Amino acid sequence: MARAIDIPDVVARARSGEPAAVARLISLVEDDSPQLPELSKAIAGFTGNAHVVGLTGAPGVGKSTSTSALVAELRRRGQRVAVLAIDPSSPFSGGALLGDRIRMSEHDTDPDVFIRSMASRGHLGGLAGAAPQALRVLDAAGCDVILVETVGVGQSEVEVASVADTTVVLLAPGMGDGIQAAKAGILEIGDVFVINKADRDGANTTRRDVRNMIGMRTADHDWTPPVVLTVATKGEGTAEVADAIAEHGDHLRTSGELTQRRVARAGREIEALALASVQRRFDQVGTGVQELAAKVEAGTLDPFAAAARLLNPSGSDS
Ligand SMILES: Nc1nc2c(ncn2[C@@H]2O[C@H](COP(=O)(O)OP(=O)(O)OP(=O)(O)O)[C@@H](O)[C@H]2O)c(=O)[nH]1
Ligand SMILES: [Mg+2]
Repeated sequence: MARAIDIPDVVARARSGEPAAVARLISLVEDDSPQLPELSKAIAGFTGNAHVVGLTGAPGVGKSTSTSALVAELRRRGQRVAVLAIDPSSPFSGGALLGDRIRMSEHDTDPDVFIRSMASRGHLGGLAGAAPQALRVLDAAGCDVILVETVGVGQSEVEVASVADTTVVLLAPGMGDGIQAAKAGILEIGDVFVINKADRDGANTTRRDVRNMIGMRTADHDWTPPVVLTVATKGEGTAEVADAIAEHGDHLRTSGELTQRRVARAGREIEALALASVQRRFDQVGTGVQELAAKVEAGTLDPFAAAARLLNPSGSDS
C-alpha cells in the first residue's frame, strides 16, 4: 500500500494551483485509496463552482481534437480549465491515451490548464464512483470548467452524461451517425450537439436530421439543444460551442435544474460508494459466507435467509 500523504497540506497546495498536488489527489481517487474519506471531507467546503462539461460521441468523431480546441477558446476567455479523460476499459493510464496527449501538447506549459487521464476499471465504484470524486478535486482546485472525455466505446458514452452538468454530443456528417446516436440513446442526453468534420460533405444534412430528431424527443424540455457545425482541426465553430455551453450553464442555474442534476449525481455517487463498501466487506475473508453456504447446501437454511443474515449478521432473525 502507498505511504499515507498529508491530506490538508496537499489540498492547500492544490488550491493554490500547484498541478503536482492536484495530480497527487487524483491519484488517490484512481487508486481507491483508504485516505479518500479524509480527502472527501477536506475538500467538501470548496466545491460547487466548476461547470462540468461531458463530451461524448463515437470513436474518431473528434472528441479529443474538439476538447483541445475548446481548451484554447476557454483560455482566451480567461477561464481555468481541466480536462479529465476517463478510460473505463483499461486499468492503466496510457496506451490509447497517447494520441490524446499529443493533441493536448499545445497546452502543456499553461499553468491554468490541468490535463489528466484516469483509469476507472480498477475502481470499485466504476466510472460512477470514481469520476465524481476526481471532479470534486478539480473543482476544489479552482477550475472554472472541467471537460470530461471518455475513451473507448460502449455504455460509458451515455454514462458520462450522468456526471456532467452539460453534455456535448459530437457527431460527424453521414446518416450512419444519426442512426447510431438514436440507438445509443445519445439524443436524449445531449444538451449541445456538435456536427464536427463540417469540412466534409453532408454536414448540413446531418444537422437537419439531428434537429428533426431533437424535435421528436419524448421528455418535455425547456431547453432546445443548439446544433453547431465545427471543424475542430481548424478551431472553426469552437467559439459557438463555448457560447452554447455557457448558455446552457446559465439556463441550468436560472431554472434550478443545476441543483437537481447535482443532487441526482450525488445520489448515484452515494449509492456507488455504499455498494462498493458492501462488495469490499464481502470480498474480505471472514464474512461468514462459507458457513452460510454450507447451511444452504445442507438444507438447514434457505438462500434468502442466508443473504439477509450476510447483510445483517447481528440481525434479530438469527
Ligand atoms: N477532416 C476533419 N478531420 C478531423 C476533424 N476533427 C478531427 N479530425 C480528425 O479525426 C481523427 C480523430 O480525431 P480525435 O479527436 O482523435 O477523435 P476522438 O473522438 O477523440 O477519437 P477516440 O478518442 O479514438 O474515440 C483525427 O485524425 C483528427 O485529426 C475535422 O473537423 N475535420
Ligand atoms: Mg479521443
